[in-house]
Amino acid sequence: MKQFLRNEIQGFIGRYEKKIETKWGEPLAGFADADLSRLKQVISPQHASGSDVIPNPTVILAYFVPFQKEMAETNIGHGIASPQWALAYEETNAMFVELNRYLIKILADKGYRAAVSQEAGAFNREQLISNWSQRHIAYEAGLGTFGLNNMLITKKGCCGRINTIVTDLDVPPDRPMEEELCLYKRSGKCGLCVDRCPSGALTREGFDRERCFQVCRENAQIYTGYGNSYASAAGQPAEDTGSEVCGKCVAGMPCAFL
Ligand code: B12
Ligand code: SF4
Ligand code: SF4
Repeated sequence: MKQFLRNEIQGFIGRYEKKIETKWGEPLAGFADADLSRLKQVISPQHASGSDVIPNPTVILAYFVPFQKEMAETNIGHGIASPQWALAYEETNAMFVELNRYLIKILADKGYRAAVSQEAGAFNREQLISNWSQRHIAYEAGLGTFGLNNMLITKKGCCGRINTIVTDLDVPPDRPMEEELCLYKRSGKCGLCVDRCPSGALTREGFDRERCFQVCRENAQIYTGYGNSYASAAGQPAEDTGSEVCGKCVAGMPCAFL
């Protein structure tokens, strides 16, 4: 089933990318236990679980779609994010909406129920926290481990985006990966992501989401016109407030593409 879904994801993105600028690499897929009640302790009591999405859920399909190196390289260096990075962010989020719809349909055709959490497309703009952590679910699904840059680093690197679908598939969940993929966490070496962060949001001691958001907002003032995929994904009117991006702690890092 995992291979079937990975092939379907790959087939879909291959067809989709013909219509747009952004191109992607080979996707990864895994399954997390649909019971996310432990995330209520780890993240917040408001964090949703699989049963908030469909009745009798079993596993959550988590998938990672990597960007391509050439695009990511346009975002190396100080200052504002590259236009290609902003466009790839919006085009990938827009693609996810269609891809999820497609996957839900093919699973329904096989007699399974599947749906996307309404929480996934939104986040609290004061606390800067979502009630659906795509990263943590992908971690539980064995797709990767967390880097010092806060990204989930997968076998294909951390330069890409994650999405999830709750299902009632009859398959066992995967386990978190044991091998540490961040060089700093593995051996105390590297830390390039911290050195490249333009705002001091990222330090070896932790991550200041307010500072990071400020940088993303500054970029959003420049990058309007590419869509407002978060609002669209949440089914809200897609007023164009700009693309909230940065990604200097991702582009050009040794963990970006593995
Ligand atoms: C809110 C948000 C932001 C806010 C706040 C940032 C933040 N880190 O919270 C702002 C706007 C600032 C932001 C910035 C960015 N974001 Co953002 N953001 C989100 C969003 C919508 C919610 C994140 C959230 O609040 N989750 C709840 C919190 C508490 O959990 P979490 O962030 O997932 O954190 C977990 C890990 O950090 C973990 N952790 C850390 N170390 C360890 C170690 C272990 C062992 C374990 C178990 C857990 C763990 O603890 C948390 C709980 O597990 C997600 C999409 C989503 N719905 O998940 C995207 C998301 C996290 N963003 C993403 C990206 C790429 C970015 C940017 C690079 C912007 C860009 N695209 O150019 C920057 C990077 C900032 C950074 N270094 O983290 C990607 C990350 C992809 C990846 N490979 O991991 C996501 C998953 C979107 C996606 N669909 O792919 N983001
Ligand atoms: S740049 Fe280096 S320290 Fe930072 S997350 Fe990647 S491997 Fe870890
Ligand atoms: S996205 Fe930019 S501001 Fe935020 S932590 Fe990464 S480098 Fe720093």
